[in-house]
Amino acid sequence: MSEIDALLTENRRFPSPPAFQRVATVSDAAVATAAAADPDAYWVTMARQLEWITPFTKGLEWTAPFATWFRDGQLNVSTNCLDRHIRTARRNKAAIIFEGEPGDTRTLTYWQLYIEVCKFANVLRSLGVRKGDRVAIYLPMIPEAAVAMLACARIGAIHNVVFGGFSPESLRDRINDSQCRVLITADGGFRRGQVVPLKRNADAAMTDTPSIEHCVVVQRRAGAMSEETHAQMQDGRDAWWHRLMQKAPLQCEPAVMDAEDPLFILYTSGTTGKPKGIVHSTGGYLTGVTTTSRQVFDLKDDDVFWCTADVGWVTGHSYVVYGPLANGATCMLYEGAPDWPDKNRMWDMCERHGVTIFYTAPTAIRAFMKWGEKHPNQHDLSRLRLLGTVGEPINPEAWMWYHRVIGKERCPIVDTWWQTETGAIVISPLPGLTETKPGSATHPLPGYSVALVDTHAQPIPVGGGLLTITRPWPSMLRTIWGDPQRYVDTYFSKWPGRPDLYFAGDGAKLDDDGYWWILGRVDDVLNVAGHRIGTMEVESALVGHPSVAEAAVVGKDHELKGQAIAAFVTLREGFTATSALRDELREFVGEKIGAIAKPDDILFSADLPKTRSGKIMRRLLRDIAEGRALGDTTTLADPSVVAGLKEQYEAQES
Ligand code: 7RM
Repeated sequence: MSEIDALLTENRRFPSPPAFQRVATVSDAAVATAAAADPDAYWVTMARQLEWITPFTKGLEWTAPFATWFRDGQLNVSTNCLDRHIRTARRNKAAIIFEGEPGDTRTLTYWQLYIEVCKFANVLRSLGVRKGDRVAIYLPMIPEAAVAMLACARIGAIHNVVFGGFSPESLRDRINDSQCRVLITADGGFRRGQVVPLKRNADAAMTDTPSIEHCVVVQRRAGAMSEETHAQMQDGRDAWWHRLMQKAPLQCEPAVMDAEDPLFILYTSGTTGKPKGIVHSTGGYLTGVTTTSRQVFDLKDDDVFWCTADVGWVTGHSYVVYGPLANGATCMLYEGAPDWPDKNRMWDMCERHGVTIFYTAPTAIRAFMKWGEKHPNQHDLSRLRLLGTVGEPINPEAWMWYHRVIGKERCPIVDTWWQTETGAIVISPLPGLTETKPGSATHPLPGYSVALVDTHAQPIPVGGGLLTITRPWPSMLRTIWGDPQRYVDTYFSKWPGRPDLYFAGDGAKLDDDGYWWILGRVDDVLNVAGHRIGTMEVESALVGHPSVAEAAVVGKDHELKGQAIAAFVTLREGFTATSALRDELREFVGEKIGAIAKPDDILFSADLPKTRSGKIMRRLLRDIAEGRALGDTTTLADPSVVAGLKEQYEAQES
């Protein structure tokens, strides 16, 4: 056997439910056929559905690896998300339904959001912010985050949203790299009943951010902040959001932006070095997120769409703010933790707010599984009609659980593959059309040219390889802020002489039916005795065992086999870590995949080291498995987890 693959033996199929199909926006495969015949013309048609101030005459222009889309067109993103809707009956429709962790709620109609955005855009202008200036946003998941982003878009300022869970140092580096003039933050945010002291962090960052002239501070909840979290306001630099807003005019002329003007910068970690400032455009980005939101999430006027991502990540940019609002949809915004005050929180909110579309990450789904069915089962989830996942490969067991327990075997699941760099979803089922297989992201969406290639850039029709995108797409990153060479080196230099091939950094497989199975980052794909094994495949097998809640698998150097497998396993409630269970799991993996995939080491642990966006830090697990000193742990949600794991691992080995 040259390839071992638990996933490819997955033969459950789920056709689009007829009841869903009947109402779906896309239920005819003709759209994909037409797009494939002429992708440029397809994207031009999609872009024309936006509101342009100056219509474009150019589509794609391409000097690899740099591309432009709709270059001579002009538009404004905020008018597409707001002004377009307030001229219609949508004016009084909810744009944002917000719930804070303490339980406070606020609903903003499109009209109310429009007024807030215009006022705050005027505030920014009064602080001296001009077209092309950078503005840092460091806020909790509150409506002001969306208002601030849209206000930047209205005046042509480039926002740089920094996730509220990042440290002062990370905030400082991101502000300095993009030379932001203004920082927008809050006195605090709520997380697990505690106050996250955002302004205090911002103050620490601002001791070393010479470009910052002003700091605007949202008062998250009057009287709620304790003495020590209460914001210290510095005269001349800091001002309260609500005070500035009191005096702000209601009218704000939108800036006329070129399609290729940057809309935002968002920092993302690479394999090494400092985070990269991914630059997204105005016209192409909006075309990509508007089109994919409509097609993949099937947004309708009566939907309540809940994408659980924080606006600090690209998923929050594209599918909490820009994509849904450009489509006139209603979005949920939730500030806090999924298990606060208890593990019913998400399902309680789905029920109370009548959520119809729910989009979250596999890591969250596995946590829900671990917490047990009793929580969702206490709630009426009958309004849900579509489920989505993003961020990492979803193992078939988690997919099936999501399908059965949350979707009641009624809702299609869209497993959406994309990246910060792609701006919008690239590979995903169309829920009214595509037959799904648990664990597969299925097929590229219309208009995308995706290819699986080998290390020599030769296309692979069936089997495993590297995921590449072979033609520019509108929402692709345009560059890395301040470092165009790094853009070329990271994404378009994998194959010498092929600057046209975008290297995504992910391994994938194509099965006999042409379905895509994303295996994860290529550095997560193992080679054990000449056999390629995705860490995901072993993880998927492990979580198929009734005792396992979550598993992370890494390769460790091995004298004979090249690499051996080390597994870190979290058990479900009611199971105990014993050496008998360890043996059982090894055998279980052997049974599921083949003897070659049996982990050499299995370590039981209460927690796995994760980034704040929920991605397991396999690099750190490899450090542990290979007995090295731990690398950088600063991006972890809880750095103590990994130190504890290392001790435990070493104790077990001796
Ligand atoms: C949206 C987002 C990107 C990386 C990407 C993959 C992994 C994302 C899926 C997935 C398997 C998916 N942006 N990834 N979605 N892997 N199936 N549906 O997550 O820039 O933060 O991460 O995430 O490895 O390269 S991101």
